[in-house]
Amino acid sequence: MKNYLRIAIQKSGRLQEGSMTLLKESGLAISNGRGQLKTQAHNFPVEILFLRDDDIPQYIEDNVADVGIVGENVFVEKNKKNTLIKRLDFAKCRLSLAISKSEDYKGLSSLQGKNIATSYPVIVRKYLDANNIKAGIHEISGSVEIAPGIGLADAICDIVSTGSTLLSNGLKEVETVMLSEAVMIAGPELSDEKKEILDRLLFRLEAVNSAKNNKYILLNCPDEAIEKITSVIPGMKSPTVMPLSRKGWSSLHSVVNENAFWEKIDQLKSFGAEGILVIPIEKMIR
Ligand code: PRT
Ligand code: ZN
Repeated sequence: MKNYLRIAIQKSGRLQEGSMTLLKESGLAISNGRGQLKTQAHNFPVEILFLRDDDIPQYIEDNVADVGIVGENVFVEKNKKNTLIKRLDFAKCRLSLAISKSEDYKGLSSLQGKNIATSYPVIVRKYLDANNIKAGIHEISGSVEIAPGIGLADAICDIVSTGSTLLSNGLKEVETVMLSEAVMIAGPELSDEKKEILDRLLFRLEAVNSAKNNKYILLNCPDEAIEKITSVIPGMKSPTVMPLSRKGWSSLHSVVNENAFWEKIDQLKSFGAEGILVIPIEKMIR
């Protein structure tokens, strides 16, 4: 039987679209999972399983799925035999403590002896223990933000993205417990054949995400620096070089990886680059 890498992704919810998009951008021909439990890529040896995000770590531990895409918060909370193999750079959020905006806050000690409502009891307990705070944890699975208003808890610990949910419930964010983003996790025992498929997939994911991190760069430089600068920011094929009206100077346009930019900036400056502009790229077709 042909060996497939089984990838579990969220069936519906905030991670669904990002997970599907990333896999499709990696060249996997897969159909959308609405109403389906699983689907196979036509052109790559993977099978996609559509599951509730909370169930994914357990399915991986049980070897029903080989790898999965979940929020880092779920990976840490579930604490299963999974390893984080790649951060995926989407669904970024934070898990934060919040209290009623009318309450005074004088640091974590303000939570001593209080009750905290959360869907993340494991993470919150670990955080409180590490900070020597004794507080009650009230586990609830949804609408955590209404808990203080109805007298169920003094504080909450929940996912925050823009902060507008907290605001509209009369709460204020007081501590960040962890930062999170979508991550790929894997089980402990993958066959060599599956590892090889996973490596090919990871290579593609890397290529997709690094394209997203590329920026358009424009700078002015003395003509004699063009060659050196080109060696630092070669762009997709080679930079565009246009003469400035000032004799002996050119404008050079290229593409640069945003992460690598700061490592390269000193080099570019030492070669005489000036007026460096970095502009986001909306689409990049190689
Ligand atoms: O049905 P299933 O169990 O699969 O999904 P779910 O309802 O448990 O999860 P879902 O789809 O809501 O979220 C999946 C993952 O997305 C989470 O585990 C996080 O890793 C990530 N994520 C990113 C978020 C948010 N942003 C987010 N804003 N998860 C939840 N929220 C909620 C939060 O709970 C709060 O109610 O949005 C509200 C806060 O948003 P702001 O923008 O008002 O601050
Ligand atoms: Zn869930």
